[in-house]
Amino acid sequence: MKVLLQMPGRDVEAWRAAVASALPEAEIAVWPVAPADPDYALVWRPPAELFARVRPAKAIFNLGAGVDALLAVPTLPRDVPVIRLADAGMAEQMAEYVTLAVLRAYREMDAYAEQQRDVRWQPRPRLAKREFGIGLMGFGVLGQAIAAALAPFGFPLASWSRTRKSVDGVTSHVGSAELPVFLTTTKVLVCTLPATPATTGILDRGALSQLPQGAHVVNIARGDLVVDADLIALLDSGHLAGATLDVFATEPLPVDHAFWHHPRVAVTPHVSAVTLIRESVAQVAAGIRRIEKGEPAVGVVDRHRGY
Ligand code: OXD
Repeated sequence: MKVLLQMPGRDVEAWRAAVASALPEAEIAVWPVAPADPDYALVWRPPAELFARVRPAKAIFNLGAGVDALLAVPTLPRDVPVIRLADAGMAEQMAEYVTLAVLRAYREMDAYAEQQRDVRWQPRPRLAKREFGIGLMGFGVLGQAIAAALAPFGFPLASWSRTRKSVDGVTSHVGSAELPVFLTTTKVLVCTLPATPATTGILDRGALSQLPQGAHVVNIARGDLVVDADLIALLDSGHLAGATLDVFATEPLPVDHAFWHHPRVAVTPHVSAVTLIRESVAQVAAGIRRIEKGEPAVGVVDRHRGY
């Protein structure tokens, strides 16, 4: 079996070693070395040149959570299944990140930090939990792991997704008709939506202004989902209390971007979940074994839907 591995950055040798140990029978080529006809390609944000030179026979595995960059590659073969990672250790990391952001917001840690700077001892009244709804926009594997991590704290939990989801303790909202009720009852909006033409700019002034006064936005999905100027305007006007942003339309976030110095914005450099090599390769190897046994592949991306 021939496997082509393409992973930008310095970890490529660790990826190669992990693939070699999980699939000892595989003949592995590491891009830019490229066999013309590998059985499988394991890629992350591949250059267009890759699929111009290489046509994987059986499947293309995306070595990250979001498939938007891969689906945008103009040379991507249309008839080879693209398979995404499901969780692979990312859900736990995202749940940690979001739990931290939610609790920071609920326990008003930014306000206390400001009071500390002013040397001011001033206990604040406890916020009513029942009015502190957490809205999970996007409710796939990642959104559901976040809901499970938040459940013990007792916040009202709601989801918004394309299809109705039935998860205990989480009120499901679906489609544009139910977006307003979802937004108006959400005090912390957590976005894990995939980036597709349907979600680009979905968090614009119209949507964000439906969040209640003092709401927070946590974006760990893709920067393109948010209209930055609209978010900044609503933070500046005081309608929104804060934003925790891990992803940006341009990454690295340009040095002159207003988010860097905004007092109500917390910026992290796309680290809410890093792709874990061992977990990801184990999942890819299990996927390859299924295909080799003639079983249906799992996690195949719907090209039309975009995730
Ligand atoms: C992503 C990733 O898709 O880092 O953002 O895996």
